[in-house]
Amino acid sequence: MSKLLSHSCVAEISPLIARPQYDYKNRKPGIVHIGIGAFHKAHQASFTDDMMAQCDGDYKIIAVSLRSAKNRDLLKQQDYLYTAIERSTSTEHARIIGALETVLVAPENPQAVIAALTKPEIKVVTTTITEKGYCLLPGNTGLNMDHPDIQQDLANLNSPKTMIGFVAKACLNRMEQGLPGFAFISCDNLPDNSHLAKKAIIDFANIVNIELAQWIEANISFCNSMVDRIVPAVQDKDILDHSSKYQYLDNALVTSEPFRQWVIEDNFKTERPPWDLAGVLFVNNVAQYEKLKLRYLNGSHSALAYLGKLSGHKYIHQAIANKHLHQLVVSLMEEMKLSLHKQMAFDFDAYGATIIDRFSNQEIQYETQQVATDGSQKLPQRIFAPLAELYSQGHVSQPLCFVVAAWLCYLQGKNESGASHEISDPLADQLTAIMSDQATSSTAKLEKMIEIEGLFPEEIKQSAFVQINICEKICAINTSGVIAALQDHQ
Ligand code: CS2
Repeated sequence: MSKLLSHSCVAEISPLIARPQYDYKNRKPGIVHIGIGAFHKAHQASFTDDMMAQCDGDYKIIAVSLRSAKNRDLLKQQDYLYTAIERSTSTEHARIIGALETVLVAPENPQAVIAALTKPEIKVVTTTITEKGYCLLPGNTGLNMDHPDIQQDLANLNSPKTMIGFVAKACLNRMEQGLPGFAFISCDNLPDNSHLAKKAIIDFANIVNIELAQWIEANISFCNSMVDRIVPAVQDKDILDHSSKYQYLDNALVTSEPFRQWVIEDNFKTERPPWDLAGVLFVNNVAQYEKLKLRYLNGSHSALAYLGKLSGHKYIHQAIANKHLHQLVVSLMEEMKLSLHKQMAFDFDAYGATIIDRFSNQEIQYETQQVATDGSQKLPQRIFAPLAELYSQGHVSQPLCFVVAAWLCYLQGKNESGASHEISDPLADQLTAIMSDQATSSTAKLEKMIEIEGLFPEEIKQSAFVQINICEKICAINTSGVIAALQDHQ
């Protein structure tokens, strides 16, 4: 039985495993991260670990889980140390990350989270809470005040549940105690992510206290950011294999591809951690990076998820290995280029080719079903926006219509061999009720989907051409299956 990873056993671990190159036990916290999961552990925490190895600053991370205690329970037993393994088809590199100070579980002790966010030494708050965690109105126009969790937070500001409630309450404390603000950096796949968060937090604060809203406006810097790294959910096998190979047990390890990128808007009112020492790019405007990544990478990812899942592919790397799905991704990237090339000068083809290589990494077991979750939150920025923009330029994009059709077929709850899958989406009940109604035609189903407030952009709502195209593809997928449908159109 291997020894569990902890401070005391780090020295005994194989020299093949890299360790933090700084005195991680004695650095102090400077960052609160809300939404600890595999992505945070493999992305922001690894950049922060590298940064601390290059400077003397106190930037350890107090991580917060808004829901489950699992990560805390595993990490606590390991003194908050864990292994991050980067895998490509030809290399594997493992390192121990020492950047986590502790993990707080919000539902167990919301006051501890508020206290952490209020600490004057906290300079930055980062988030990975997924698109739905922002509780936005349809169309992302502001905070959804009718959201039950927002209602509960407004009524119980001392024990909030949402990121919005926690940040607002901590800002109230800071304002009342005369403390400085912090920088808020969203790391979720939403365009304009931190600015959307700002709008939502200020909407909330305006109800609590107008002065608070003004204080937030003046003291908190909201820095947009683009994050990129493919981080699959950890499998038991990863843990067992690592333990037998290196003779120590790490129940909290994470695996990822070697690639990582983080671009942050440089508008800090307070101290900016020197993440540039670790390769983070600080820029004046993140918008182009966000759009590019959301459309090329996330858009293609969603395409492979829905078309792949329907045609029986469990993993993204298997889906991209199918020549028809591969071709669909290549064509989709051409469309994305058409939607973007007037806005930026960039080597789109090289960027696209790198993404296809990254998807093909067989060492990354990324399930199509994982990417397929929360389509109603992801597709508006990944697929619907470029589809609408291209339509405004007089072009009905076939590959993008395919992705919309595949999503709608996926919502029927079965793949083309009849195997059922779970639909995980905040709008799941509404979406599946529409799409699994046997009595209605594809056209009637699409009409109902289009009526859902804020989901599809106006251009698509108004375009019979786009709608007919999507319906034809739904019928083709339902009648002949994904691959035959693609063959007919490629
Ligand atoms: C994926 C992303 O699950 C998904 O929706 O498209 O998590 C993707 O892996 C990351 O954004 C890559 O940076």
